[in-house]
Amino acid sequence: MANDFSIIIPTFHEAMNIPELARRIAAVNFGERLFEVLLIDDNSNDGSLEIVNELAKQYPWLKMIVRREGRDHGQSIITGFQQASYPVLITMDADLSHPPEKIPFMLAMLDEARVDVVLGSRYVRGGSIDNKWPFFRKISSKLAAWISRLVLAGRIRDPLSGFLAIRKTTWQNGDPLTPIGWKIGLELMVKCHCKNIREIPIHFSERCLGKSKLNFEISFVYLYHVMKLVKYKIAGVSPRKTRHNC
Ligand SMILES: Nc1nc2c(ncn2[C@@H]2O[C@H](COP(=O)(O)OP(=O)(O)O)[C@@H](O)[C@H]2O)c(=O)[nH]1
Ligand SMILES: [Mg+2]
Repeated sequence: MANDFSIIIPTFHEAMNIPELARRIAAVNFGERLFEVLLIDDNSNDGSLEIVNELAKQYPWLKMIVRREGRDHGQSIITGFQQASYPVLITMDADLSHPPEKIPFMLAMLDEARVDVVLGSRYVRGGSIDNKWPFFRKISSKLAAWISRLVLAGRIRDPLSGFLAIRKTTWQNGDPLTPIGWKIGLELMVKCHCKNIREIPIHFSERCLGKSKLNFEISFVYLYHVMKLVKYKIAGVSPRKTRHNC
């Protein structure tokens, strides 16, 4: 069906979070929609694959694809898009920061033909972030969102959310993605020429288990990524009209 969906989750050293993530997804009522969960793992070698293989006996929709080309968050998501069996793509993190219970609401919004992308947003009314976040992280997250306005038209409150829903055809009809760093959502919205971007409120929980892979260097990579997107926008939209992302 046109609204069946694939949930793409990049993972690195998330063995501890995978069972609870699968349990939370299994508990959500997705109605008649078919779905799969693709965990795209950068060769964690921490027992994740064995855990997934065991869980898949109970949850046949759960799969892990192990990439052995080195760590690359953005490329992992693209691999997930390429392997996805269903026409709607959802991206989220594995550490339970993004509530899977919001997915039915995101899908319902994306069912509206003119909506291009739905973001799970921390910064719209009703959204929130974990109060464990230090002041510096709050400020830098808002600043990063503000900087993204250089490449995104309109007032999007949480353009850097890693929790989003998009149609596969929107991605396929866009220009080729070459993300660096972590903000593939921004890359997608710019290069797939998304105009109608909707946000729904989420509570972003801080991870309870495992370690964040975010580091200071990622902030500089983000600035470089935005600069590349600015250059892309100035150069104009690719004249090629064929499908690029398959
Ligand atoms: N495949 C892959 N996933 C990654 C990599 N780095 C982080 N992730 C995953 O990306 C998601 C977000 O990472 P996380 O460390 O929680 O970042 P934070 O939420 O910004 O602190 C999690 O599901 C991670 O397991 C990577 O190099 N490769
Ligand atoms: Mg996290």
